[in-house]
Amino acid sequence: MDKIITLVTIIFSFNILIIFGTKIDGYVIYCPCMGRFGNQADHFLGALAFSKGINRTLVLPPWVEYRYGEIRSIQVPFDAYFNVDSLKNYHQVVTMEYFMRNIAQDVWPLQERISFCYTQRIGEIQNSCNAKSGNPFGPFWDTFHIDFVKSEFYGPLNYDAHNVNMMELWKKTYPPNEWPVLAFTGAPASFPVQSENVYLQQYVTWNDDIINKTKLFIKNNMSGGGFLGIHLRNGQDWVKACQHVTDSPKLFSAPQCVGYKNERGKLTASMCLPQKSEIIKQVKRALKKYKDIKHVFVASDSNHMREDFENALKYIDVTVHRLKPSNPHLDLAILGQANYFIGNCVSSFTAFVKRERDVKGLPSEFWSFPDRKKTKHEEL
Ligand code: GFB
Repeated sequence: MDKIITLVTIIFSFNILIIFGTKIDGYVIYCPCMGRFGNQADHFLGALAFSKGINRTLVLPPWVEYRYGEIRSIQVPFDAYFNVDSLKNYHQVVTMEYFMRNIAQDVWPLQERISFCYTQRIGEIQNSCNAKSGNPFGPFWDTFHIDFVKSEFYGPLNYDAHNVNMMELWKKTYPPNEWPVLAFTGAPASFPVQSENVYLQQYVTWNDDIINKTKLFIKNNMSGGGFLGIHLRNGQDWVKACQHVTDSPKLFSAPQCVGYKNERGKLTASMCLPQKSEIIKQVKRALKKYKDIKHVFVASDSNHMREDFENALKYIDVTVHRLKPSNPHLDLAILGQANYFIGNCVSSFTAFVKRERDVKGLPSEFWSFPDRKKTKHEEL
């Protein structure tokens, strides 16, 4: 008899749940408002972990890009480069375009659009996140015609997804039935990517378009033998940034080689901006070690050192290639396929390639790391 009563109660409660639709899905939306691709990709992994930690669907933001001579950022849909389905193997996600077209009208009424930030941001309004002040903030939300009616300061909460108590606190403070959408002024994540979230790179895969273009470039230009991929980060912005190496021992993505506590070594100027002679030496060493390599693919934001390589490698049986016109995402995808890769430890652009290669078990190294003189000395 007891069993029958229990069963009836369960069926009854289940029906009530369905009739009144009590299950509310929560969403996380954010503006990838800091840095360019590499920075945004680091943040993305953290935001993905955070959304899973608080059990909310992640709205995949478009990539924020900057075009030379244009004042306002432009927003490129997430799936213009990446495959959405592979992310779903880890957690529920939906593109921002889909969310705004099909879901927002039901869960995010205009008068309930509240922006989230840790504490107030300086801008036009006092005591506000000023979520739309400045570039890329304004253009980002404007792309989707989003305006905010007020701000919510979530401090002292943080977004460390690996702190279970913290995740519980988020769920308790902002339950989805009262706060269906948490819209963050900036990414709810740290830079560089938290070490615990590096493995999430396995769910970030290129879309078919990028994969096909990558295959075609390799087939047309670098077939017959393997290729060495190298990343040369050497534009003016980088030259300036590298001046901070001495006072920032973990500058940008440096933890990927020196460790998050510098436990694997000291950051040097040469790791950030290696001299041409050092680059040539290191490339020659790699070619000597990997005899099957017949091509060198150079990716760079500025100087591809084409002539330098052609001169230095003229007695070695290799050809040198680059993309023309420049295409950062295709550069990244090609570097991800190289038989061997040498990248810049400080650059988050390199970090994306390194993580992708680690997932596939492909070998990589960094310019001037580890310090060869020091290693030799230690070996004696
Ligand atoms: O990706 P990213 O954050 O890496 O920014 P870093 C560098 C941008 O420069 C890329 C271009 O998003 C690309 O647009 N770029 C860099 C490249 N390397 C290449 C390349 O090999 N090929 C092509 N086609 N483009 C940091 C910034 O850059 O630099 C920081 O994230 C700061 O915010 C600092 O501005 C100075 O980590 O290298």
